[in-house]
Amino acid sequence: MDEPRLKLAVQKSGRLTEPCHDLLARCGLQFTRGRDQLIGYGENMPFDLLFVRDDDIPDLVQEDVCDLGLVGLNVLEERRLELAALGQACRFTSLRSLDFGRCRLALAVPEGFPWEGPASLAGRRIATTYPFMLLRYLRERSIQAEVVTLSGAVEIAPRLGRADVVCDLVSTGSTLQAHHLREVDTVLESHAVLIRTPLPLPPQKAEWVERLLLRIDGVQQVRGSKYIMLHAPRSALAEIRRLLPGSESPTVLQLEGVSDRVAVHAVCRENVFWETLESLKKAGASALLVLPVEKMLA
Ligand code: PRT
Ligand code: ZN
Repeated sequence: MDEPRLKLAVQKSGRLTEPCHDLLARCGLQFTRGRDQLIGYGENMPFDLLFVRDDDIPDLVQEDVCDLGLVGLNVLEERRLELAALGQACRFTSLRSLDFGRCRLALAVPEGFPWEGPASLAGRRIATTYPFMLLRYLRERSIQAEVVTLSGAVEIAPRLGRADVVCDLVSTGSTLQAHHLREVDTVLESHAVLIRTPLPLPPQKAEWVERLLLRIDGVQQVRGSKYIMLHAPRSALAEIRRLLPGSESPTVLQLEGVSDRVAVHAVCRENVFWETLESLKKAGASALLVLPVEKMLA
């Protein structure tokens, strides 16, 4: 019998598409795209990708059309609150927080707006594409304000006279700046999340999900990690260990024919900057080499 295949929903085209493909490629998944471009067939792992709108991903997973989904926490949280308002529970489970798709749902006010804290929102009209999260924010602070739900282009709502304040996703802040809006408070910190179906998976599928999770953990650990090699006088070891950023126990090897010098090899879980190398050199290190780490399995 054929091995059962896992269905994984990913954004078809948007901000999460490229980082999702990159993550899956780093996890070893190779896929070919079907002629309709809606499905990617895993060639070397039993995973098929469904390319969809990000807003459809929570329901595709909780209704068990897909086993897994990659989507922003902002989309998940909004859907969870929307379902709660309908008296329904959300049924997808989060498996991993991912280190991409970072942004925040933030409140921003036009230049000259008298902001003195959330209470300044009382009686104002706030434009957003995330009404449920905004309503929760207002309710938690006992603020009465009018929520204007838009399907996009929130940042131009004040200029069009449709709202006084906006509540929108922000990453660099340059869109807000271009529209003369000032960020004043955060409603939600967001990042991409891997979610799974509420239904139990058959053993073969469950095993592949576990393997994927181990690989994702490996990929996330490796990002930013470096392998550093250097030579140093044995007497400087304590200082050198202190200077190595985010490293646990380094390997120390005796150098052939020189009794007081050693080679130090270590994985640093942070980036190694020029300043660190300069400090290491000052502490007596030489022959410094910094290498990228490709894979890691704890
Ligand atoms: O078509 P589909 O429905 O699938 O896509 P979409 O248009 O709804 O979503 P998309 O591709 O814009 O974003 C997908 C997900 O990326 C979001 O749900 C977030 O989880 C995440 N994300 C990360 C962002 C941003 N960063 C972001 N900057 N989503 C939107 N933005 C917007 C922001 O609102 C602003 O308009 O991008 C613009 C640029 O932001 P600044 O702050 O860098 O100027
Ligand atoms: Zn969307």
